[in-house]
Amino acid sequence: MARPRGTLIVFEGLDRSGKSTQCERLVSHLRQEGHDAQHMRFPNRTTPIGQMINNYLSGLAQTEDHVIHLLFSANRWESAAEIERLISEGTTVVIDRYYYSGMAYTAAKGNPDMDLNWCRHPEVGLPRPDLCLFLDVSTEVAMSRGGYGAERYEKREMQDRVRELFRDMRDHHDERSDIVLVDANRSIEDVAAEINDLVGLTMQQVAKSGQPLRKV
Ligand code: ADP
Ligand code: FDM
Ligand code: MG
Repeated sequence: MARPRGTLIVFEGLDRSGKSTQCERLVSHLRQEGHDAQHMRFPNRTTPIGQMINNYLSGLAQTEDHVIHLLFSANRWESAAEIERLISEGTTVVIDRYYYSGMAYTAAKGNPDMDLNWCRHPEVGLPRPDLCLFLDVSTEVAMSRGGYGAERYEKREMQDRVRELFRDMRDHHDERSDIVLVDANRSIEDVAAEINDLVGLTMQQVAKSGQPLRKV
C-alpha cells in the first residue's frame, strides 16, 4: 500500500504567542510517535530574499511597502516545491508563520491600496495548510513574556491592528475554514496537549479521506 501523504500544519499568532515554542514541541512529539516531521519557518532568512527581509525587519534597509510584501511572498514561493515534495513523501511539515502573517502584517500598515484582498493575490497557488493553529494570546500576557523586541513591527499599535486583521481573516475570508483558535494564555504543557489532539485528528482525516494537498 502506498504511504499516505504528509499533513501541512501552520502556526500563526502575534509576537510572543508561543509559536516557535509550540512548533518545536509538536515536531518532537510527532517524531516520538514515529512520524516523519519537518520544521520550517517564514520568513526564511537564510536565502538571498530572506536576507533582504531581515535587513528590512532589523531597520538596516528601507523597502517600499508593496516591494516588501512581494518579497515575503516570494520567500514562500522559493520553498513551495520543497513543501510539496516533503508532503508527497509522507513527511508532516510544521511551519512557523505563513501567508496569514503575510496578509495581516501588510494590511495592518493601513495603506488603502493594500487591504486583505490585495494582499492575498501573490499567495494564490501556494500549498494550502490542512490546519492553521492560531495561538491567541492577550496583549497583557504577551507583554509579560518579555515585552517587544527591536524589530520593525514589534510595537503595541501595530500588534493591535494585526490582531484585528487576524480576526477579520478568521471570520470573513477564504482562510476561515482552515483556522482553529487555540487559547495560548495557558501553560506551555496545556497548550501543547490541545495542539497534539487537534493535529492528531487532522492527520487521521487526511489519511482517511485521501484528499490531496490543496492550493491557496
Ligand atoms: P513566538 O514565536 O510566538 O514569538 P515564543 O515561542 O518565542 O513565541 O515564546 C515567547 C517567549 O514566551 C519565550 O521566552 C517562551 O519561552 C515563552 N513562552 C512561550 N509559551 C509560553 C506559555 N504558554 N507560557 C509562558 N511562557 C511561554
Ligand atoms: N511577517 C512575517 C510579515 O510581515 N510578512 C510575512 O509574510 C511573514 C511571514 O515578520 F513581525 C512579519 C511578522 C513578524 C516578522 O518575525 C517575523 P519572526 O519573529 O521571525 O516570526
Ligand atoms: Mg517565534
